[in-house]
Amino acid sequence: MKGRAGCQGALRIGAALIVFWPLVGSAQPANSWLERLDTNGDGAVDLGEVRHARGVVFDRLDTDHDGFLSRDELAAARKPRRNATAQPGSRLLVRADADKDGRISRDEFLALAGQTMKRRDRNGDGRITADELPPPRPRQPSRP
Ligand SMILES: [Ca+2]
Ligand SMILES: [Ca+2]
Ligand SMILES: [Ca+2]
Repeated sequence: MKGRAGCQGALRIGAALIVFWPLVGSAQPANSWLERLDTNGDGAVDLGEVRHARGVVFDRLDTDHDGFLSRDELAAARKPRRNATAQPGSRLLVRADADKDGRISRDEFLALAGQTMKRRDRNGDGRITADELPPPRPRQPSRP
């Protein structure tokens, strides 16, 4: 009798895990960043993976495919998302445009990957692991 009850309990916990697992995952934006970039699945993000991810973003932003991000392309990229926390295109242009020609080449854009690594790789081992990412932002408390 007892054994059977225990078995049912385990089944119930298993079912609950299956139901709630997706919610647990979506509550951790920092970890999903890591999972998205960690293309070789070793649990850490290295410079190559950051560069690869930036390359994908570059291709998406470079709508006329001339190999450069113009001011217009950067402006267009941030229009659809009104609440985007991404930095404004003009600031990105100032930061990334190393040769000051008013547009961001693919190399200039990928060079930012090094800055991302430097900023996030706190123990300097060349890999960004989950414990080096900022903790997930707490949800906005609901106003009374
Ligand atoms: Ca990896
Ligand atoms: Ca372009
Ligand atoms: Ca440039």
